[in-house]
Amino acid sequence: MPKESRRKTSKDLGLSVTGLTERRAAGKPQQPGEELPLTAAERAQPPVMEAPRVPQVTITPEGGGSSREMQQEDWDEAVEGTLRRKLSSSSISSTGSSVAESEDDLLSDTETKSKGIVTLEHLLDAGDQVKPWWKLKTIVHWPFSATQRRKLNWVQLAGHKGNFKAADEGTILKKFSDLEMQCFEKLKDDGLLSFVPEYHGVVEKDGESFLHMTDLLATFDLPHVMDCKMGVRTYLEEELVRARERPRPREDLYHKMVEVDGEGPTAEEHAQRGVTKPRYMQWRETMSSTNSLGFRIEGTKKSDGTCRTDFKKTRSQQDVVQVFTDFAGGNGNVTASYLSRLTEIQKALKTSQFFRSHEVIGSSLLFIHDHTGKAQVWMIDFGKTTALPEGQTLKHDVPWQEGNREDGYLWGLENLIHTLQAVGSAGTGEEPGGGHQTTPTHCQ
Ligand code: I3P
Repeated sequence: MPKESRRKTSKDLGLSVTGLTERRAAGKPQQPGEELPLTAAERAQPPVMEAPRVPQVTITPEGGGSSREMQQEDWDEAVEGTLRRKLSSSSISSTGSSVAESEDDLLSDTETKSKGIVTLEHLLDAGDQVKPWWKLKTIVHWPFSATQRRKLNWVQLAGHKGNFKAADEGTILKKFSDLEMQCFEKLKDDGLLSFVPEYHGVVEKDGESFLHMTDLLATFDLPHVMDCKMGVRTYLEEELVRARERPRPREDLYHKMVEVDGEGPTAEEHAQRGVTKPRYMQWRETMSSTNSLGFRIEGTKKSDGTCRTDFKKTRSQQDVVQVFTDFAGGNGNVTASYLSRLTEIQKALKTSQFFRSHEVIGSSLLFIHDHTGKAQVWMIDFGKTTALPEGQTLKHDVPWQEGNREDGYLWGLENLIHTLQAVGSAGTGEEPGGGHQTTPTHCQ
């Protein structure tokens, strides 16, 4: 997609930016060649690019009537595509928080999943002494020795409960996913290697297989963490095809939809009290910034233990900038480090053989910083990253149309960079207002 045709004004996208466009529209005299000076608001406002047009596919059950909740196996079957894989490796659904009585309880929990997970763990020692700190568990969690018997309380912030086990200090075990393992193997010889968690191979524990990898939080002191899911699409094309063949309304997804927007479901969906998964996923993408910006914020956690996962309606560039401004806490060094790292990732992606030859769906960028000013961004979650047929490549910055498998990752990254630039230009540390801010909860 040529840049010229992608660029749109904020106004085109319904953003309320006062400034150049409005002043011109208001008939302010302008000499040929004269450039009006930018206002502060304009300087802070990143260029907004046109969202790729994402075909919306609504799938309803044959006959439009029955209201059977789709079971996980149904979905697995529905999405089992040419790769013959089980999506369950990355999508076991579970809701609510749970309290594990022991490490074993915790570890045997059928938790998931490989992306978008923001879960806090609260560690207590054997004497039930609460440690005065909280750690975020996303693809990472605070390491502890398997020999230490500790009670852990888990609080789920977003997505599904994680499927991680403790490993040696500085490392974690993540539930095995064949797709993700293949990605890590290929990434060993790719230019993206320094932007993904270090991979130490597959290990077996308690009869289960895990991917052994570096704990990205281990080198931080009371980190702030944000998970951004990349791309304009969060489901694989093969999922769409199979679900179309065997549509199944799900009551849990219907309830999740109604919780955010009572008018979200159609009359038919209300009647059957169920929505199909692709329909739910597409609705999520439209409600959030996935479709409009090519990425969305899944969750944040601050060093003080407060966390937010209420970003399902955080869609506009302004709202996203506000969340990032709040997250970076006005620390210019942190913002600059994030920007620099994103630019490095962008550069590496553009020459990566791996990236060129994979459909990257449901993968996140994990932002981590702490009070020392140290800040890093990592590419994580490759459970739905799929190799293309031999010889086929993707551009990652052109619109998706069913069949072309484009994911919009690079386009989303460019918008993310604009977002950080806007945060940097504003450089205030002021508390953001408006948007969809709610009072953050302490993660207990
Ligand atoms: C979930 C989100 C996940 C998806 C999950 C959804 O919605 O879209 O990406 O898992 O499907 O419920 P939300 O973020 O609103 O909680 P996958 O990407 O693995 O498909 P699931 O319930 O079938 O696991």
